[in-house]
Order: sequence, then C-alpha cells, then structure tokens
Amino acid sequence: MTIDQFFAKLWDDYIAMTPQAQRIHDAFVAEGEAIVNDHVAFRTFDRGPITLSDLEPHLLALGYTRFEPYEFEAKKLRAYGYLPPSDDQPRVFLSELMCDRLSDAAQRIIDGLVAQIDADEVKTPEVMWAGRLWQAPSFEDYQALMEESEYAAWLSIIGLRANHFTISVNQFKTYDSVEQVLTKVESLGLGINASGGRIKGTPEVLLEQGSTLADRAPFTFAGGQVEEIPTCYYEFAKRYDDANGKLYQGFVAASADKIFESTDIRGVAHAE
Ligand code: OOG
Ligand code: NI
Repeated sequence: MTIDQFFAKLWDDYIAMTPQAQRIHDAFVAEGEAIVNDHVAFRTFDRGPITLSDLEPHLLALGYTRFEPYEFEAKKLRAYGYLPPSDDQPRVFLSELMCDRLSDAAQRIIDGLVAQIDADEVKTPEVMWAGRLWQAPSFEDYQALMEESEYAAWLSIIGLRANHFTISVNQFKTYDSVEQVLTKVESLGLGINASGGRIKGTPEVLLEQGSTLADRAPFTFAGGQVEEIPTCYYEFAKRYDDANGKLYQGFVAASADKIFESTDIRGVAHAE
C-alpha cells in the first residue's frame, strides 16, 4: 500500500464518521484554498494485540520515523510523534492508554474488548481504520470507563481510525491565523473546543492549534440502548520556524492535553 492510498482510505473512513470534516474541507476549497494535512492522530489501548508497538510497524512500513515521545500523566496516556518520509505528507500522532493506571474493574472491561481481537487482523495496514475490533460494549461498561477516562470510553465504541485530520494553516493563502480559521468554521454552525482557550500554544512554542468539538452520532450499545456519542473532530495548526530557521516538527504536550478533550462527552465549549 502506498502512503497516498493509506491516507485516501483513512480519509474516507474519517469523513464517513465525521460529516463536519467534509463540510469544513469543502468550505475552504470553495474559497480557493489548498488543503494540506499537518498531521493525523490515532488512539489505542496498551493491551491485547493493538498496543502502540503493535500498530507502529504500519507507520514505519510507509516510511515514517519516530520523532518524539509525549506523556499525559493525568489522562493516563503516552504517545509518539512520527515524521513522514517526505514533507508533503502528514505527521502522525499515535497515543495509547496506560490501562494499568485504571481500576481493576475498568481493566477487566478493556481486557474483555481486546480479547475479541483476531491478532491476524492487526497485521495489515487496514487495521488503522478498522474501527471497533470487538462487539459494542454495554452502556453500563461505557459509563464505567467514562468515570475514569474519556479516552477509554471513546475508544471502546469508536475503535481504531483517525480521530482527527489537521489542516495546515501555513498552506492557506487568505487565512493567516488559526483564530481566523476557527471563526470561519464557527460560521458553518460548528462548535470550537475552548478547553484551555480556543487557541492552544503560541508562536513562542512554535505551534498554534485549534479544533472543533467532535461530531455527535447515535450509537447502539449492547442490548440495543441507543445514545448520542461524540465521534471525531477536525483540527487546524500553524507551525513556526525554530531558532535555526527550520519548521518546528513536534507536538506540544500542554496543547495536546487540551486537544484530546475535543471528543469529551461533557463537551468543552466552556473556556477555562
Ligand atoms: C490527539 C490529541 C493531540 C495534537 O495535535 O496535539 C493532538 C487525540 O485527540 O487523540 O492531536
Ligand atoms: Ni492533533
């Protein structure tokens, strides 16, 4: 599979899950903007056959290289940033939940999900947009995970796929700032993640980011209960040159910590 095929499939799955992404994409295209992806992000459990180390080979096979690790103590997550084989391809952010930091009860729920995975399915790159590799959990299990980790609850129903694509504001012609882009996105009637402020990061940390609030969709839990749940979101990023005049390639942990909350069930439309 070529890198272009990989991202085409990933995008198709993402927009099927995230109608707002196609709307946002098309609105900027209609204004004559070129859409270049800054990065995409994946989430997983550090349990069963889908740990970060199990999924990483698919990125390496496409020519990605490990760049930098990140840790999110309060959210019980660790992550890696990956650099693409060429500058015109998106970076990748891959995180995993440190399951042993959850209660025994929550760990048992997660173990029950990952035990259903056919390990062979994880060996092909299609696993990166395979979605749930287990039966839908019950609403009770979802809520129990939610008590301890929004990320765990989200992953238990959404599964493996791009949780967001990110438009590079650097490549825009008529928009200079992330705030201008967010204002346009809001004019489409979409909500913005205001946790930690609408704009995360500053020119000083060489990365400014903003994101939508995830789309909502009905989800059928085990037993047939249907509830509205957050799916995926869209992000906008502007990078700056470092002291050596080289474009910053990393992520910023303090900003990423707030970007994760774009899929929070409680919504993060409130500024903090
Ligand atoms: C990833 C959040 C971090 C960024 O740009 O800092 C991130 C996620 O929501 O899984 O993408
Ligand atoms: Ni991101």
